[in-house]
Amino acid sequence: MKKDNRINESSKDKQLEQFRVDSSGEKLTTNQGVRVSEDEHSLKAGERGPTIMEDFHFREKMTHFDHERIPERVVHARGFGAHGYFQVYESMAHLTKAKFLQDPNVKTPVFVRFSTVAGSRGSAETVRDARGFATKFYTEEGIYDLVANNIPVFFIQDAMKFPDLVHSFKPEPHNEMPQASNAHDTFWDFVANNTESAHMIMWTMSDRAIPRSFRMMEGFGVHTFRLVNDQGVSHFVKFHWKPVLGVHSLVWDEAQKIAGKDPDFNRRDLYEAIEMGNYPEFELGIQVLKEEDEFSFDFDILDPTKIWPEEIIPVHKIGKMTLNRNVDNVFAETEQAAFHPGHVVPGIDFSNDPLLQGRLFSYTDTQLIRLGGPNFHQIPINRSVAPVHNNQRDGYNQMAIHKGQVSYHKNSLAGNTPSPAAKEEGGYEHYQEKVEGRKVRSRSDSFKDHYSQAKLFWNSMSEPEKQHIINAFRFELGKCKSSDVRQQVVNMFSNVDRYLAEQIGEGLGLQVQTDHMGADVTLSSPALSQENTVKTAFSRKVAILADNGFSGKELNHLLMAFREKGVQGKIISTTHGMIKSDNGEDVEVSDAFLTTSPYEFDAVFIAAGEESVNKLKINKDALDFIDETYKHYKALGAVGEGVELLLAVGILATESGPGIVASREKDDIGNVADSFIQAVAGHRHWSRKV
Ligand code: HDE
Repeated sequence: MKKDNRINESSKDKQLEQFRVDSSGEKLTTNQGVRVSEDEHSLKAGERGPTIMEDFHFREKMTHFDHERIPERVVHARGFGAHGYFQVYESMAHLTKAKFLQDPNVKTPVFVRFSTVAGSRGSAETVRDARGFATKFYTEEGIYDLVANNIPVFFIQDAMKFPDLVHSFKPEPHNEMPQASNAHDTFWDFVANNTESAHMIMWTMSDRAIPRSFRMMEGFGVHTFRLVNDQGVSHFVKFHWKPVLGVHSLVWDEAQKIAGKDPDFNRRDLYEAIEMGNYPEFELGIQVLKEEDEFSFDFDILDPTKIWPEEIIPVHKIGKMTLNRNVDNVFAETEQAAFHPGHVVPGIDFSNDPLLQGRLFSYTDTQLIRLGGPNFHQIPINRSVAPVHNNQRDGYNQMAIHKGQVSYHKNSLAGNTPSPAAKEEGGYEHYQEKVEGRKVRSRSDSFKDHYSQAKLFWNSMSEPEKQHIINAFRFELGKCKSSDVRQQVVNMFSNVDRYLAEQIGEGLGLQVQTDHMGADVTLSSPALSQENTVKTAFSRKVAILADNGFSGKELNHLLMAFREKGVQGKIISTTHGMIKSDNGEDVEVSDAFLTTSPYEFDAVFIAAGEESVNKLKINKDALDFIDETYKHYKALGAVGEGVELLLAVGILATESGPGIVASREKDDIGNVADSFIQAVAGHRHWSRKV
């Protein structure tokens, strides 16, 4: 009888279940299953004598420990993952035969790993960098990996340059500095000498490179791929993930401070959101081009330094991914997850993008050293839910016990099985693109425009976003010590925009020395600006500053309003423990000023109550909390006596201040709460003068 390969949301979870080990309540054993009688002292010849070799328990415990580490990923070393599922909105049969894109009733299990790129495994998460966004779909036809970034273009056009690029941005080899940062000489030297990087640099200097949350960033497949339907018709596509919460970023000063106060900021946010049931959601979007339109644009669709502007080629949302389960064990699942853009299923195929072509080699190759041999697909997180049958055998850590005599094809002894599947039976067939050419080491002329889309990006930014880009260039280049490299970069970016280059130069004490050589692009793409993104207060974190004697009535009202909108209110006070309201109610403090910081919140509200406010007024930490929140353009709210705290730090407490909602009238709490929640949804209030 034919096996039923249909999968559902829990198929992967069930598969993982057979590997889970729960040792609570059990007796301690060695790896050989022998019960251990004592676990604190090694076996010695006399109490003060030497350790005895036959102590197998000590030897095993120590040996295992000595071998606990594996090489970190050469890039994207710092990452965090979660499980979930994907559902297509309607059948995509007209474009692709991929089974997981056919039936809206099917929930395909997924595993996602978000990452930074440059830093080591233990580095801070809020650094200026691209973010990885890799998704593993466990489909009934095998594994499909969409290995994406939160930036839609890449630094280079050809995989040949990848080792050079990575060497330039990793810490410099002579002193291993700086960690998780592109702000140093070798990176900017690479940029100045590889002008194809101009477009991606614009993105990494923008707010996109300091996301507020993994839940609030887009994902992009970057390359052009193909979707192929049942009739063999191919369309070119670009893949997008659109976060339901919109695209939001930190402020640079805030991001740097978080790196010290909470280096785990992004993973904590993801972990807590999932634990609370605020499941992160992303819609899958595709841009689709007919084969015959391959040459209809002023950019080459094979060039990974180019986007397809959404206003020209719209993004169709075709499904949604929901992340609803944290991993049980970060090493076993997240660290051992092996993604590969070459893991595709029938109906998804590649383009000739020379960066993608090189990636198709690199990913398996890197797993061989990182995961110790060719059987990494058998590690639980990497296992396909679809059955695996072939003649590959042996190798380190072979987990399968392949039965039978035969491990070759073709054969008679096993009836020529496992046998290749016909197309109709789901056998993967590569799209039969006609290819002709000479063997050459060169690049098409159509890849030579390095500046037009960098300029398109610049044109698309709002004024505050432009200022952030200028500031980021000044910071990053300011950390580059070579004045020669600085000058080259300033000159290079005058090809994007003269004003931009002049502004960067002004911060560095340099003049633009060259004439503008880029195209005069006047177009913009509003979809690129974060000003036009979704704004919601849902799942945002608000610090409520209060101390003994706060007004209970107003606080309760505020918390109720928060609950209705899914906003998280946390009481922050002078010490941990309980504080008492003016009507004798006890409230538990979430964190003391000592153990948290304003950088960990989206907004601050100051509770009413004379006694509480008088205590906070003389607490420097409380005043700093408000001051820093103001400086980072975040919403501030106060009611009743709480307003005095805003005055105490020199913030004008009027209702009209950008992102500042305050009223001395306690009875106003209803309006104040509503307007404050709106201000929280506004994310950052750039028109504020700081
Ligand atoms: Fe990767 N990349 N990459 N990359 N990449 C890796 O694979 C590589 C590129 C991306 O969470 C490595 O398993 C080459 C673009 C993500 O485990 C390695 C080239 C995009 C992740 C590798 C690129 C990505 C990686 C390191 C240019 C966005 C993390 C460890 C030719 C579309 C996946 C590993 C995870 C990881 C090679 C360029 C995304 C070395 C050669 C473009 C999200 O194989």
